Amino acid sequence: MHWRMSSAIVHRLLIALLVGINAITWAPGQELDPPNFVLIVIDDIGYGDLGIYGNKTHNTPNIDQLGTEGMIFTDFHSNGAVCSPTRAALMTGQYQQRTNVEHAIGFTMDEGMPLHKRTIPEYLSDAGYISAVFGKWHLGHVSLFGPNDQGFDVSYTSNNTPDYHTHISRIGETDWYKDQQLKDEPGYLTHLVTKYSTAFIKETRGQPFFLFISHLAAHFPFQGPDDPAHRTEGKIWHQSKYGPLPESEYKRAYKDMIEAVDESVGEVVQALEETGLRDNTLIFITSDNGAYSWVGSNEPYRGEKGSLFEGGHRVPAIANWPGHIPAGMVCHETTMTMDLAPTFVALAGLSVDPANSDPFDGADLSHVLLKEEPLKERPLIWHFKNPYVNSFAYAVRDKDWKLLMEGDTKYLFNLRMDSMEQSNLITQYPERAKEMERLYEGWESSVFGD
Ligand SMILES: [Ca+2]
Repeated sequence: MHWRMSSAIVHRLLIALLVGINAITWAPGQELDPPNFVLIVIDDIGYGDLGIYGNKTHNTPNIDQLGTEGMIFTDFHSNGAVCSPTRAALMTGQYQQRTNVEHAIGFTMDEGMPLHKRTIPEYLSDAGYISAVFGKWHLGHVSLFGPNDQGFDVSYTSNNTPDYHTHISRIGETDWYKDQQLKDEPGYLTHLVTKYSTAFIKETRGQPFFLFISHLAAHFPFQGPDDPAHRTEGKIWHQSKYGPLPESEYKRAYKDMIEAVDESVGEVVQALEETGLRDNTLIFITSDNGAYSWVGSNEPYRGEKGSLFEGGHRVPAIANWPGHIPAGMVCHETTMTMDLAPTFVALAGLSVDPANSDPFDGADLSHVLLKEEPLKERPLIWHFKNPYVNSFAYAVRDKDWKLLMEGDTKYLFNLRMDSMEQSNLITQYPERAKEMERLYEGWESSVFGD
């Protein structure tokens, strides 16, 4: 297996110490029964926000335990630097540019991921899976471009991230839908997501399932379970989108939100254990983009949510499947959100028709998770148009090299030597930069057409 050490050796050794690994080894391949999938996306948390990734402030024992007893990724990336693009890539296994979801979808009825796009639940239904999503959707208005229209059997979702207590959005509307129908109820959103997730696990015993736990936390408004409500119905664009607290309280609330998610993870694991499903369930935890560095942590990386420096898209990722993914694994393969759909499809025992006119861009990671095989090298692209601030950026990753265009400046970094993106090598390696530019142009014509 190609477990290479990169430039962040010190940081990774720290992780190794934290998780107590002795050596990086593979278990022999095994015949597999298709597992259940529990995919947990924690919104807007950065690479350094979890205990197992070195955070000293946030207490995340349940998540850390899943990492300790499974695999943690050091080079996993969100497809986008903001919510909706990553979620489009997550659901389809494709670059989000093929879905026309390139920026965070606003408060509109007009935009959404096209319903004809094939999604994880639609693929898995071919293998008899039942699918549920609880939490944030953000792929178009839930009533028109919602999860049930995209293949989920059961859903309780929001369009965006409303007030955690009143469930009122920034435009003064209730934003909590059961199966795409407005249906409000009292409760802190992280607790409601947990309640429905554990109930779903208990009710679907015997049928293989895909459960997408799409936590709203730790996206703003910054409100822990014990913080006050903020928004009221009919009141548009409240004074601060960040919530009711003074700025000095944001970090404390953010910590409380992450710790509520961690408790939720513990309850989900407990529900799997109580139903006897734990050993046949693959749990995958990640984030949809980096954190805002003024409230969360992207340590040790440069940049934050919305940026294509590493801090905007290198995110935590943990895979856990008892008896199949050995404990204490640290994976340094360069991987991305869009890899999850093909991975789940493969693990469900489905094959993807190579003649499919709308194929995956992501790679099947099942051999990375389960067998002693490296992932085939491939260039990866990020491309972000942000209409709200009229900005455009792109990045190309090819092995250790990264070409970045952001803010009208081009950068070339060697991440093996310079994981913090401090030394711009673009004038020293013009041929390398040109080669990566060509990779970008080839990708552009592939996803946007000639
Ligand atoms: Ca997000």
